[in-house]
Amino acid sequence: MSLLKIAIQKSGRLSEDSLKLFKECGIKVNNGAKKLKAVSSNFPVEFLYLRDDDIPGYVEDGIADIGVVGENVYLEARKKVELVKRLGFSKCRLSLAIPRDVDYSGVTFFDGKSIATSYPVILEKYLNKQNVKAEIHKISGSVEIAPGIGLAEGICDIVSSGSTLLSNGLKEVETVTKSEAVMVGNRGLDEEKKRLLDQLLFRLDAVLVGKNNKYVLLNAPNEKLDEIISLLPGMRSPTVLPLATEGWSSIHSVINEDEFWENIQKLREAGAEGVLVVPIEKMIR
Ligand code: PRT
Ligand code: ZN
Repeated sequence: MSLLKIAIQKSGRLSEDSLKLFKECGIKVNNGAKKLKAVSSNFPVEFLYLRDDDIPGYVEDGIADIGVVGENVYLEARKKVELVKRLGFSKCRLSLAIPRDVDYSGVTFFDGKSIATSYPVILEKYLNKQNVKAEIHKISGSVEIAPGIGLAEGICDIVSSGSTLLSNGLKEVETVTKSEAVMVGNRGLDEEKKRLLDQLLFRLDAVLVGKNNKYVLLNAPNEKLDEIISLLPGMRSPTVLPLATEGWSSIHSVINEDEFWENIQKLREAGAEGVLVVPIEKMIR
């Protein structure tokens, strides 16, 4: 029987969340992060623990069947691999930044300037699209110090909270691309491995959709039911149960995380009371 080989980052920002996601999919693996690889005891997968930069190449070559990397690493690597699924964690952006006290007029500012980055491929593509000609200096780490030591006039680097830029006297001026953890896959998987990947994706979907939704329970007077139900589409339609108090009902439904606060506000205005919001572990549509 074949094993689906999954490459994940050995140690770094993606490691813990990647393993956690597979665990939430019911895939058990002994904590083998110190080892090179580990086989799951209850699902036919083998985890390979690697440097994130090496993962797209290993997936292209078939050393691994699928892998989890930052979208920035996937885009920069330019390997012939499939983007299988966005995983929703490790969200960040790749941005252009310049010294705080320098005036910024727009992206043409960078015309004829020098920019330090670890992402020359993504940056060059972006600059071409913007019709800006700049000199790109590829450096592999501590990009944020480049302007301070006179190496470059601007930088293009990963930003999350922005505090690294701030503490280096820089300001963010353009977002080049957004990024999150993604699953990439080999383009030539055989039937058996495709079947395993489908099973895994079914589980991943249930977990990721669950994370994006909340289970909501609320009470409302019966004369407000129609209005409240129209605000709560749910999976099919909301469940309505009578309360012990005459003339009142309890309504149960599912609402999307993105629309959550706006929806709750409307529900309260429509007369909902005693609203409970519960996380969903898994959701299968
Ligand atoms: O050792 P290995 O090569 O495997 O790991 P690595 O050191 O290359 O990568 P790692 O673990 O640092 O990051 C892995 C992935 O996490 C990246 O490819 C991104 O997709 C994602 N990610 C999310 C980040 C950040 N957030 C992040 N904040 N990667 C890096 N940073 C760094 C950034 O380079 C900058 O120095 O954090 C600093 C900025 O953070 P703020 O919060 O100060 O803005
Ligand atoms: Zn790396």
